[in-house]
Amino acid sequence: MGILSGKKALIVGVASKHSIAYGIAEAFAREGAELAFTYQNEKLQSRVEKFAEQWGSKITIPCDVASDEEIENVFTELGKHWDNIDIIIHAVGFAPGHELDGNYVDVTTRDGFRIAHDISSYSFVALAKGARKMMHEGSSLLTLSYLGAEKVLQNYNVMGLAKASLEANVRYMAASLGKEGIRVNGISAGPIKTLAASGIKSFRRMLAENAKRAPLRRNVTTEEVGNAAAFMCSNLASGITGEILYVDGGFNITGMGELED
Ligand code: NAD
Ligand code: 0WE
Repeated sequence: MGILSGKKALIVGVASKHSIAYGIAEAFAREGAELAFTYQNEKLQSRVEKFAEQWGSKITIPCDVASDEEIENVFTELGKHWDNIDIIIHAVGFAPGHELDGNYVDVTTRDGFRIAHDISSYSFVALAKGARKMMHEGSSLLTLSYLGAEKVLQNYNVMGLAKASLEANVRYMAASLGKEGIRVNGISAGPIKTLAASGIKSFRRMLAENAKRAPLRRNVTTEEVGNAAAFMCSNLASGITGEILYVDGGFNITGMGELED
């Protein structure tokens, strides 16, 4: 029996086979979870429907997380299938492309800042608000962060601030929902070539540098993030809340890469 058997999980953030949310869905399905999905827009609808089917799920609901109405609708629709929710995966992040290329002070704008924080951080608590009545003792929420929340990484720019906000959000949400037995955690994943990364200049070079410096000497996969997510959302992690778990091959512990011979 899988570690998530009997659990019902809503997964927000599948866009392609390369998505971290896809790796999480795969691990969750293997571990026995029942799945439901949202998709950002009609462009992604048929793709997400096909993925859902492959994991035995018939529940796919549109949701642009910028819209309170769409978030409310997710739980109205989900309520027609499920009485409650055990798990919500938030794997969504966005800043306007021009904010992620160039000198931070030069390229950051008020609008870019607002959008990055709205889509990448506020949306996590917005989903929790929407799901509130369907969550119960033992439910858990999980989001995806990146080291750019804590350290300066070239070009990550305003997304670093949004991830810092997201990680604080994890702690405040954990404190807020803890008395109801609801856990809230994050995974800080190492860089992975997903759609969200494909628009980034010199991402390949970054991946290579990252692999070289990481203690495991390689990059992580969406399967590895999925497995860690399955643990974090299972009863095996019943004592863990408000935590950010690194799935980055150890990159975050290093101070400097090893010297070349
Ligand atoms: P991805 O492009 O596959 O997924 C990003 C998802 O965000 C997509 O499904 C997209 O539809 C969704 N999204 C964006 N704006 C949205 C909106 N307004 N409403 C609803 N959905 C919206 O990329 P990914 O790398 O799998 O990203 C998932 C999460 O993982 C993000 O939070 C990202 O910051 C985080 N992360 C990624 C990496 C990496 O290197 N790829 C590393 C650490 C953390
Ligand atoms: O969180 C992310 C991706 C975030 C992201 C990516 C894009 C590209 C396309 C947010 N918004 C957009 N908007 C777009 O228009 N990661 C952790 C992956 C990532 O993105 C970087 C990185 C890494 C790693 C951007 C610059 C530097 C490093």
